[in-house]
Amino acid sequence: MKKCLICKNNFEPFISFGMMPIANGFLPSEKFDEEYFFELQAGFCSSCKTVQLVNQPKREMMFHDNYAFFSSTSKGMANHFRLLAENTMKKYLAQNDNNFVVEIGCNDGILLKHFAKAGINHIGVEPSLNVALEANKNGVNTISEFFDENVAKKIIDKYGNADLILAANVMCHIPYIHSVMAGIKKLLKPKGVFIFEDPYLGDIVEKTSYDQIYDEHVFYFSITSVNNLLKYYDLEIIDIFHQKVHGGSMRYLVSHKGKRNISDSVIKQIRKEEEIGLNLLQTYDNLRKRIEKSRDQLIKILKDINEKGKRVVGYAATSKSTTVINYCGINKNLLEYICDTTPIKQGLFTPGAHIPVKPYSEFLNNYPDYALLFAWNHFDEIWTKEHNYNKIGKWVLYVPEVKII
Ligand code: JHZ
Ligand code: SAH
Repeated sequence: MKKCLICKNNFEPFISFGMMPIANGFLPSEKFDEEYFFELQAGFCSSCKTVQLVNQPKREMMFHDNYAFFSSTSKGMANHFRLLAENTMKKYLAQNDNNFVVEIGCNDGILLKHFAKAGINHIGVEPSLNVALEANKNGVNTISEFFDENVAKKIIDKYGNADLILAANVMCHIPYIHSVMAGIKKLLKPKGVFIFEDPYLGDIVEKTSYDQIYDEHVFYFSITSVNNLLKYYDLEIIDIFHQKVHGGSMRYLVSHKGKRNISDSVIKQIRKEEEIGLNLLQTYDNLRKRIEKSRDQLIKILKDINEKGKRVVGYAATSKSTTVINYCGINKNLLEYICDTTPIKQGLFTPGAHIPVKPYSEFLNNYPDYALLFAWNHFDEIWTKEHNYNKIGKWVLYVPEVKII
């Protein structure tokens, strides 16, 4: 029995993935003995309808001065955030110099740099110092702190209230969400807009994309659960936009209650969530069964390839891959190495299974027979980039179903 982080009611886990390391904890061989593990379990709170982790490692174990994820590694994401910046500047900022924009979890500045370039007053709050320094290099004013109510107060004292608060792929990472929401409530101007996006629960259920479940992702939001959270703060969703990125995400536009019109799409999507059963425990029991099936199919495919004496390598050492590799029991015998374009991951080993991470050039110089695509969410970008490999090699996919193409 566990207490819901949102409404404090009791809930039970619907799945355990077993003992898991830190998803972005790529490590050298000297550190294998000290590696940290915790039990990765997810549960559904029947009271406020929030899917969440049961245990989460301390935040400093995940977000620190050597954080391995740099947002700008994907061209598709760079484009996605450029468009978000352009649209919100036009729609939600006045044509004067008094605008103030705050971003929570700005990482290397992939989104906020567009506001910086346009000369808009802004501040990014980013606890992982190495990526925050990268944002600074990109012209973004950054403070390296964990956003919460106290940080919000400090920002208000120093800069005033915000017209726009942005948070991409970070709200779902923060278990002390009530402190974050209290901060947002205070920081947002009366007519201000808070825009956030996170992987959408509806997509995770539909695609069985269980690899979204790992230490950093403490919440798997739906419109219904977000609404239940916002009620505590007299905030409301005014519009939503489904996004293709990260395997299916939802963008939520939020304002103080009664300050802006609510779009019909919000009501429609709440109804759809009821129809597809996102508010029923049974849905998650069924999801667990599909996850177990997916695991068995993937490991069978890899073993079959291995028995035929063919080479298979992993493509992109994503955070998500840590769940898949460790849950399915993928090891060095089944996967030669994983190639990745992020310099600080290269030369290290994957968390838990200790599969080598090698530079992307390794893949280019000696194509394998099969590539297991851990960055399936960037499929279009990678498919286009790998047109030469596509002529001779095959891809192993596991979302939305296990298959070879
Ligand atoms: P990608 C991270 O998830 C972590 P990850 C975090 N918790 C989250 O929510 C999302 O981002 C937003 C590599 N790559 O984007 C680079 C290639 O090698 O799916 C990166 O190591 N070649 C904050 O880690 C990794 O993939 C390529 O062509 O699951 C990023 O994976 C591309 C496109 C990526 O995020
Ligand atoms: N917004 C970027 C980065 C997502 S990665 C994108 O969508 O690509 C998540 C980021 O949130 C990490 O850089 C992490 O350091 C940061 N983070 C974690 N907890 C936070 C908190 N309490 N306040 C602000 N940022 C936080």
